[in-house]
Amino acid sequence: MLPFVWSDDCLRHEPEAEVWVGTRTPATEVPARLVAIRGELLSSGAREVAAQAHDDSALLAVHDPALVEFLRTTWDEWESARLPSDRVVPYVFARKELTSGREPATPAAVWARPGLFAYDTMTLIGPGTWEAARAAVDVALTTVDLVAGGERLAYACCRPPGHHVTRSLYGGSCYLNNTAIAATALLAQVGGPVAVVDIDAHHGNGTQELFLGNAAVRTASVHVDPGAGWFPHFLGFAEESDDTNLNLPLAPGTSDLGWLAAVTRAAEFAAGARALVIALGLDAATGDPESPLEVTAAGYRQAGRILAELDLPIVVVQEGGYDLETIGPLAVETLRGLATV
Ligand code: SP5
Ligand code: ZN
Repeated sequence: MLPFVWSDDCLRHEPEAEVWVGTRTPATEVPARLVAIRGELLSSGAREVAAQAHDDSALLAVHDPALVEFLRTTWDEWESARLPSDRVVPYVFARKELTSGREPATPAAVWARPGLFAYDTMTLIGPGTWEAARAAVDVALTTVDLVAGGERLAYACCRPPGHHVTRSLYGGSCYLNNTAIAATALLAQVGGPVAVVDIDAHHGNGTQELFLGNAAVRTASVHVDPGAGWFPHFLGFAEESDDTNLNLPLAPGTSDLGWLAAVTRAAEFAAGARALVIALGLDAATGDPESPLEVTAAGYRQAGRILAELDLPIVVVQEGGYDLETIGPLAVETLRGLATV
C-alpha cells in the first residue's frame, strides 16, 4: 500500500485572501485542498503515516535563518501592533538596488519588515501560517525517511506549498521550500546526484535558484511559459537551462501530448540520478483556476508512468492545484501511474 505522510497542523494556515494587483481576492491555497486529497487517498487504500518532528538542520541547510525567524515570529508581532490588516502583507520592498547592494536595515516598523522577505503581495501570513509551514517540512522529511528506509515511493501530503521560495524570499503562496528541503535530506541520506522534477503548472523558481550550478541536485521544471504572462513572470525561461537545470516552458492550452513530451524530457534529464523528488502540482489540469495548460487526469497518470520508468526511489511532494473537485482524484491518478512499472 502506498504510504502517505500527514500532519493535521498543515491545515492551520488559513490565508483567507491574496492581494492581487492591489485587490483583496479570495485565497486559492486553502486547507480544503489537503482535506480533499487526503479523502481520496484514504478511499484508494493508501496508508497514512503520521509526520515525525524533525529538528531544523535540513530546514536551515536550505533557508536563511533570518527568513525562518521572520516566519516564526512575525504573526505575533503583527497582531500586537493592531494593524488594519488581519494578515501580514508587505507594503514596501527592500530591493537590494535601493541600498546599492548594502544589506538593508531591519525596519523599526513591524509593518515594513515583510518587505525584507516577501516578493509578492499574494502570500499572506496569519495565525497558523508558521505552524502549518513548519509541519509541511516535517511531512516532507518524514516522507524522505520512508524512502531512505526502503520504500520505493512515498507521498508528502502537505501544504502550504514550497517550490517558489528561495533561500531568503517567500512568495507564490509558499513559505518554506518543502521540495528543496526534501531533496537536500534525500541527498544526505541516499547519496547523489538527486533529481527534482517539478510538474506544477508554475515554474519552480525557488528550487531552481537554490540548486543552480549544484551538480548534486539536478532540477527540471515543466510549466506554463512565463513569457505568455504567467507567474513567476521574471524567470522560468528555457535560456536559464544548463547542465544542472532544465526549464521546459509550454504555451497556454498545450494539453496532454505536448505536456507529456516535456515530462519525458524532464525524466531523461533526471536519468542517472540516485533518487527522485517530484514536485507534484496538480494545477496543470483542465479546470484549474490558476493555469491554462489543460492536462487531463489520464495525462497525470501517464506522467506518473513516465517518471516511474526511471526506476528510482521516489519522494513525491505536494505543491499547487486549486480545483477542489478534481485535485483528490488527480493526486491518486498520478500516484497510480507512479506505482505501476
Ligand atoms: C504553488 C503554486 O502553485 N503557486 C502559484 C502561485 C501563482 N499564483 C498566481 C496568481 C495570479 C493571480 N491569481 C488570481 C486569483 C486571485 N485570487
Ligand atoms: Zn502552481
